[in-house]
This record gives sequence, C-alpha cells and structure tokens, in this order.
Amino acid sequence: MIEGWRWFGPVDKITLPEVAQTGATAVVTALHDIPYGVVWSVEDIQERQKIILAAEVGLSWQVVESLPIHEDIKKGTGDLGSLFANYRQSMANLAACGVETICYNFMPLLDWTRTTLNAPLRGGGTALRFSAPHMAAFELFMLKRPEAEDDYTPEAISAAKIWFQQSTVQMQDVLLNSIMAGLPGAYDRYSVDSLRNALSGYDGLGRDALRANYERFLQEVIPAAADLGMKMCVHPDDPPRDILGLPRIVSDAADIDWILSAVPDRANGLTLCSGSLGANPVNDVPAIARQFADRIHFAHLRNVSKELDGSFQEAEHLTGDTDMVDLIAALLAEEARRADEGRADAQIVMRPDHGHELGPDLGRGAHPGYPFVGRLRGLAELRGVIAGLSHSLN
Ligand code: DNO
Repeated sequence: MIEGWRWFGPVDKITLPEVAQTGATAVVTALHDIPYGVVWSVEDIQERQKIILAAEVGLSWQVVESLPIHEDIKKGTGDLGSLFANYRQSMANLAACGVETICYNFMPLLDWTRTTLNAPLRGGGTALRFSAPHMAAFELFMLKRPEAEDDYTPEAISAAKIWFQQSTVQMQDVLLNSIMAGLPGAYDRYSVDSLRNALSGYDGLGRDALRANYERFLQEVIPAAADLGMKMCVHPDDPPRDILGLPRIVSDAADIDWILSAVPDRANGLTLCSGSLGANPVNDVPAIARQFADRIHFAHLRNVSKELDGSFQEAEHLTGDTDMVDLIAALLAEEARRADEGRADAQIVMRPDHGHELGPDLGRGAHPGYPFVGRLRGLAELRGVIAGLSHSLN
C-alpha cells in the first residue's frame, strides 16, 4: 500500500517535513479556500504542488480530498449545467497536473459529524466522539426539529433532555462548534439559525430524489473522468445514517452497490473508509472491502467502538469494532490481484484516518481529528500489520 497523509495546506499546523518524518510519501490535500462550485485553475493546483515539492522531503500530491460538490447539485436546483462543467474543468486541470485520484462525498450540508472533539482517554489523551444523546439534544432542543424524536432511542432522548436542562449556553456553543468541525473549507459553517435555513433548502427532498441527483452527477462526470484516466472515489457518510432529517445515501453495502452500478465504469469508485462504514452496525467492513475490491481507489483506515444507543467513539486504529487485520488482508489481496493483471496502479493509497490527540498534540491546535502524534501512532500500527501480512503472503 502507498502510505498517505492528509495535509490541509499551508494553514496546517503540521509541517511537510513532519509529514515526511512519519514515513508517508503521498500527500492527500485540497484547495480548501476555493468556494464550492468554482473551478480549480491549473495555476492554483501547481502552486500547491510547488509548495509540496519545495519542502524537498520526497512528498508529492497524489490524492485530492475533496473536490467538493456544490449543494445545488445535491438539491438538483440552480444552474446545474455550469456546476457540472466547472467540476469537469477542475478534473481536467488536476489531470493535466498529474493528480488523478479524487475523493468526494455526497452528504447534504454537513461532512463528518461529531458531538465532542476531546473525549478523555486513559492518561489524558482525547478522542472524537459521537454521542447520540448530545446529537438528539442538538436536534430536538437547539435546532427544534421535533421529528428528530423518530431518529433516536427512548434512552438517548431521555439522556438528551437531562443534558439540555443542565447545559449552559457555553456548553451549547461547544456542541454546535463540535458538530460543525467536520467542514474543512473556509465556507459554510452554520449557526443554529443559518443551519435551520440551509436545512429548509432540502425540505421535501427524500432519499429517492437525492439518489436521482447523485446519479445525474455521476452521469455528468464519470465519462469525463474515464477519458482523463482519473479515479473518482466516493467517501461514505459519517455517521452512516440519516441526520438532521437529511437522507444519507452512501451508508452501507446496498448503497455502494447502487452507486457503483449506476455508472459501471472503474472510474466510478470508492474510498473505503473503515471508520465511517464501521459506525453502522449492519456493516461488515472487511466483507464490504472484498465485495467492492476492484473499485477501491483510496482507503481511510481507522476504527470506532459502537454503543447500543447509537453513540460511537473513535478507538485506536487496531482496536474497536472492525477487524483491521482482516480488512488490510482484503486490501493486500486486491493489490496482489491487480499486480497479477500487470496494472501500474496496483497499489492503493491509504492514509491513517483521524487519530487521538496524544502528548504534544494537546494544545497544538491541529485540525480536529488530525493531530500529529495520534496519526503517527495509527500509521505505525497499520504499517506493522501491513508488513506482517505481506511477509506471510510472500
Ligand atoms: C473526515 C474525512 C471526510 C472526507 C470527506 C470526503 O475526516 O474523512 O471529511 O474528507 O467526507 O469528501
């Protein structure tokens, strides 16, 4: 596997020499300052490449994460022709610069969602956490979306009531900021009011309509990606369930099957994110990896521990509910199969996804979920598994 590292660009608190020190070779990055829907110019792409090369530490930009999809495409409203044309132009510009793998998601409004960014761990580290009671409190009592009652267990709702009654305004602010922390760009961070307003743009848009809009997007961009020799890879929903009353359509094996069959071209592929998929109790992540192996273009490796009320917390990379060794075995088997076919791109880029904040990470202010030491620990553990399995395969 090719070891990747997500780097948020010059604003990232972690430097490129540090990235190189982890042993990773592939930079995973994006032009986060460019608003959704605007073309990524060759100049802007090259500028980012120059910054990476100028560090002179043997890194290169290999995966885009993400080339975001404008909300109008998800809603199926507005000047879609220009938005699709812009997306294809960004793809063509990336291809012209030699960046050929694009990770994206199709989650309405939000990206990954957590309710706590610093749940305490043994010895003082911290982890990202999704608390069903806290999310229920946000939806029911801050956003005031009564239908949310249907989305949570009775236990989560009673705990939500207690939490909300005891919460201070400051605690509610922290909760809102934690929920918004997954949006990586400089745009579209919501307050409770602006979120309510943005949600109203999705009123009446159900699962089938969202799927139809997604299928249209695939039909518009996958043929162009195939012509350019690019690999598009959708990232699963996180958490993999409906949230804020918005449908989620990239959450389990049936969804992935539908997406990959909608436009059956290898350019229409998957980001195998073990943490996102692993938060849904119906998902057997190694089995999903085996089922869709030939369409996996990129892997995010991390683990979560699920709780009965729908909460989950990010675990160490090798502990948690997903059998990481089995998952890596599935990915290595796919690489071997590709190598047998003589494919130049047999190796899959993986990156250690998220990490606990450990030791010197605390207070360093890295992007939530993306600290240095915690991810380095994850990468080192994953590397050990890969080395062990590769040794026995050989
Ligand atoms: C979370 C990430 C996601 C991912 C996007 C892809 O840490 O895995 O935010 O980058 O969903 O579009």
